[in-house]
Amino acid sequence: MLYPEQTVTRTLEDLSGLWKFQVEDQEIDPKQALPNPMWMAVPASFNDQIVDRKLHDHIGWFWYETKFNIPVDQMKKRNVLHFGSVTQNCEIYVNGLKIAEHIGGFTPFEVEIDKAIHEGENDLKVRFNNLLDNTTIPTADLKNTGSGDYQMRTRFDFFNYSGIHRRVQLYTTNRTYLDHIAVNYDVEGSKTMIHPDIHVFGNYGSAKIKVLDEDNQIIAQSDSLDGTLVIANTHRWQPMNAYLYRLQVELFSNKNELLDVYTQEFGVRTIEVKDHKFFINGMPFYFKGFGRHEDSLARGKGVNLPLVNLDYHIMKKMGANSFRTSHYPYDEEAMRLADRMGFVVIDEVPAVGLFESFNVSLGGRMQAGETWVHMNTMKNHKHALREMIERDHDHPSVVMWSVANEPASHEPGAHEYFKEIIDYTKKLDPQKRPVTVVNIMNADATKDLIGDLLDVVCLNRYYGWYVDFDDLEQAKDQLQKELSIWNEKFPDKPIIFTEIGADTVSGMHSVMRTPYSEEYQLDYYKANFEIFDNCDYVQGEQLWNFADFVTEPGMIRIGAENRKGVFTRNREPKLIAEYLNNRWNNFHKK
Ligand code: GCB
Repeated sequence: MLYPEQTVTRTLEDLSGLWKFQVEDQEIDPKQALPNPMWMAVPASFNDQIVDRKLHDHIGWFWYETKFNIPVDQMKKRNVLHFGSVTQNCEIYVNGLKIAEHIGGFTPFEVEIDKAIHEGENDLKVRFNNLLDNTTIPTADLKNTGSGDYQMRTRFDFFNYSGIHRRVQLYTTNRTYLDHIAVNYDVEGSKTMIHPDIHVFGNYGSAKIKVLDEDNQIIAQSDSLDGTLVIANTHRWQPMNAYLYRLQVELFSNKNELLDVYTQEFGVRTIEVKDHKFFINGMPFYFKGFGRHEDSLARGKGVNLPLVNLDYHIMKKMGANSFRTSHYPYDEEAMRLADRMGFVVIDEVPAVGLFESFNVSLGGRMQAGETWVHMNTMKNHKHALREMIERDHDHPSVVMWSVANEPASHEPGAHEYFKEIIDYTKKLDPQKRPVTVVNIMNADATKDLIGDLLDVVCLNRYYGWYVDFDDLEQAKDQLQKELSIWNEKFPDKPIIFTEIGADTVSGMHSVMRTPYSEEYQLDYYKANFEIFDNCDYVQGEQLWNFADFVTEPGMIRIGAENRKGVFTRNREPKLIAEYLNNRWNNFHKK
């Protein structure tokens, strides 16, 4: 699947706007207008656009409806509807006809609609749910209490926003079209050999492939889809110093008419993990940055590009060079912007909650149990991986796949499960990027069963918060002890902290520097950094979280927000931000 682009051979229409919406509180006939709708902006979550707590929290099925017009000429073309993401699961109806189903809330899907459309006005309905269970990614404990009522306990710490979260686009192609492009390459010094993997649907006579540089100059070309193109003097894509090439593919008929043209951006860089370091283009790379969330006022998890842009600029200014797409693949435009600005990304599949007794306070109730007996996620986990890698394989920003966040990697069965998942991931990725699983404290160095499978050890640690609360001296001791065990077990693997953090209420100050104050957050990070800086095998610090974000209400979630942000949800900096600014802009790992 290619990202929808307007080209000489492709038209593109964005169906964003106000759609009709309603909860499925009665039987709904997709051939009829929705009986009881309200207006809802698309793309966005529905939850925060209304002032109705019951609807905001409703678990079950919902409907959207809109109209689109097909001009007479367009009927000759191949018409495709492309959905950036619908969270969590959905069915698509055009003029009452069910034409697609999709499982999973964070990756795109598309469907050809020619058999369902006619010239003039057409009806589009999306039936979707926010239901998660032991088979889905993410997971939840779901009970059907009868007559369409559900009770659901999610096993993750963010609000289960849902709706049409990313753009819906209608595009056309000719009957012969480019279906897939992957810009695979090998590098030998300054020379890059490109072996594109191109799939065409339909008949064509000839093809042309070109590589264009940033000045739009053709630097390599070929007349064959399976040819090798050589960039003689490669300009590498580098962290925070991006350089992007474009691969342009043209298909012609036997009569030399242009049938399709598509241009794919790509960057050239190498990745290697050895001697407990992470190398990009042969240089050791230290990850400085954040775990983030797609989360904003009124839009919920709906795409918010101005905010993405602002966040990237804030990060860049403070010397951050990377982030993890915790806990799901982010919007595709956000990924393209990361490529263009040079951010280094750990791309995470929505496999969060693979821990049966997960509790947000990481507390005593989280006993090791039988997660791998009771969860049945393998099929959907692979499906989500396939869709993420199919979408993101050419992003130079993506340097590693995270195939799960905080699973029960200490419970029997974890090794078998992740062996299969990691082998599958490596097989799918043409670039064979490193693969990790982000580790939870409960599965610490003494209990984890899957470390041998990972290229990089990624740790989420809360010494000084969920454990050793308000005792940073003890926290440092515990952290150092655990780190030494990891390093003894896997001396060649780099260790990256993918989460450390302490809830901090913006504006709360304390001369005693007590927890929840901005002073405590500062002391907490200083304590952690002191240990990191003394361990040469620690190769990254991604803080939790860039900004405060909305989650389920709870005793430790003031105002239903996780307050571990370095910034508030409105992007007001807390005390720690200035400290990070100094640390990261002057940082050199010894
Ligand atoms: C974690 C999770 C993250 C939570 C965070 C917290 O370990 O990966 O989703 O939000 O802890 O703040 O508790």
